[in-house]
Amino acid sequence: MKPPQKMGPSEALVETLAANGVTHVFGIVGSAFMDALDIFPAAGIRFVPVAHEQGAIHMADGYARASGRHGVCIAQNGPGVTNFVTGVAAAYWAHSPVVFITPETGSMTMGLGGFQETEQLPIFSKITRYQGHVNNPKRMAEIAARCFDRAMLELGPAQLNIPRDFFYGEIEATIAEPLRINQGAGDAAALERAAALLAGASFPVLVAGGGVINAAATAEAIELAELLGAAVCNSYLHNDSYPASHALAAGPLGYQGSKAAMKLIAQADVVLALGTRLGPFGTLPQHGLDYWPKQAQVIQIDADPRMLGLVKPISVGVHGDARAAAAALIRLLAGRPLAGAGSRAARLSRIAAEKSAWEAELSAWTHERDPYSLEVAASSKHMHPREMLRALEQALPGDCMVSTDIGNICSVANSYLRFEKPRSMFAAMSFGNCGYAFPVICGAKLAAPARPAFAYVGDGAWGISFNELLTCARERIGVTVVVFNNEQWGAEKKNHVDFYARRYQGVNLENPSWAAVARAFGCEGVTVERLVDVAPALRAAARAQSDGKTTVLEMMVTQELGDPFRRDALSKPVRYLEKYRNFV
Ligand SMILES: Cc1ncc(C[n+]2csc(CCOP(=O)(O)OP(=O)(O)O)c2C)c(N)n1
Ligand SMILES: [Mg+2]
Repeated sequence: MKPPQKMGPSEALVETLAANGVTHVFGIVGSAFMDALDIFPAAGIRFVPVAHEQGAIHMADGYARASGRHGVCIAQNGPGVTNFVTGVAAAYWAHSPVVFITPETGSMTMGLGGFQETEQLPIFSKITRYQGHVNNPKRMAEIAARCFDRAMLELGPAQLNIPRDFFYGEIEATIAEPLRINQGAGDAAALERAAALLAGASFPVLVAGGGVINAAATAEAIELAELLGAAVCNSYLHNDSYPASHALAAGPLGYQGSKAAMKLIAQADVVLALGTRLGPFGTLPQHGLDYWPKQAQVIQIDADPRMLGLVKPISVGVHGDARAAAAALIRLLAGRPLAGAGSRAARLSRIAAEKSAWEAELSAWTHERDPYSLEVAASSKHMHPREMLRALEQALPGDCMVSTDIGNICSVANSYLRFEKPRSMFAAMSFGNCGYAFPVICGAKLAAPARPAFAYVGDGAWGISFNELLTCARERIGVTVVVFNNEQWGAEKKNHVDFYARRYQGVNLENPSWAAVARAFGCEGVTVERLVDVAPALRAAARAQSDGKTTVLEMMVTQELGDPFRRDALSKPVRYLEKYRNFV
């Protein structure tokens, strides 16, 4: 270890950022951290000023998800910091290693009710993996380093809370080397039991989750699937966990996922859940298929032991790294007789048949067919959302990154998003906040500037997030936003249609021209009315990205609505008071 050196706490902080390879910090300028900000450029750090701190934390999240490195953001104590809350919760559920730096009101006035004061640790206590509080300026380097280590080790947000007077002074500090600890494959006996189950399987199926992406385990997942002749399903919203063009790839499970994946996993006698917590929403019945194979033996491998057996009963739990565990299973299975070997060819042709059936169904599924959708589409000249999504899918360039928001059309897009490599799809994960996709893709683009970057956003969610167009224009960040203009908060309207006899409350939107708004911000804006214009518009927007130009493609679509997310969540209203008698 290097001997301690004299420096200021701001220098200790900034040197720790540099030691962790930080090159971008997102935020809004504030007096609280100016002393550190001042020396960012000399440390090779670009401060990316945003429009709203929620944008900063989402950008840090997108940056981390695209790169696998830390995403970092900073805000003024009090209101700047509280603006982080939603984004921290989203990053928590996306398993993003973000470090968010929260200068706090000064230590000598804390508790007196001064300016911009709030207790900043309790607010984040349930949505962080680690909270570091600098309780003495002499500990700045140590605690900052721990935040970076924990965010990476536990894959989630770490808070670095710093009383604002602690940026100043003279300290002796050593800048720590980042601590990187490999997790390993997990318990040998559990892996052996898993291998035995897989060897005895007649219809094994893999579920590739976010852990495959985070552990860079794609090659091992492919090898294992090929060894077993097993279909591979992506876990919900991780369509980039396994290459879509691979013969064994069956597509995503979950809401608006692939019927092929669902029909195949329904047949499984052994399921290998690799790097997935099998979250409750990821395996909900879909398309009328209650596909989860309740009789199957389930092997679950996860880096977080608390996820093992939490949602689905399992036969074997392995607390390990997805890549190391998959490699261990490959070794354990090599040369072992496999009960499923004889039926391998039949399985492969079954997989191929289910996939082509689903492809044909998707191609023919040009619009929704429920009475509400047929009615609204009949009186509209706009594009059917599904046709538009299909056209987008076909036009998306290879190697692209796509973020998706929360909404009906974004959810239907799940059927039309396929990727060849990991770190390509950044959906709003379990926290499910509208307004996630756009700032996230901005952060991803800064992490991977050469990759074409697209955000899919509903028009309602766009109203929450379009302020970051300012950031794109000012900072020359070139991304493409596809805004689905159906003039409604569609996903929620679907509940009014299905459960509340179409009594609409706050779901209809009156939009400005979103293309004109984009132009007013100094970005490009294009209104797309016809299906034939979708692909050319997308390609032109993708080209503009290399000039640092952001384009908003405003897709004019009908108001038809796909299946709701949660049939389980609502029930028909029951009223007891006379006054509300008709509200059923
Ligand atoms: C921050 C936030 N507020 C409210 C919701 C509830 N919500 C879920 S989906 C949805 C509607 C989304 O509408 P839009 O973005 O227009 O997409 P569409 O459903 O029309 O495709 C709303 C309001 C949410 N998920 N997040
Ligand atoms: Mg909408």
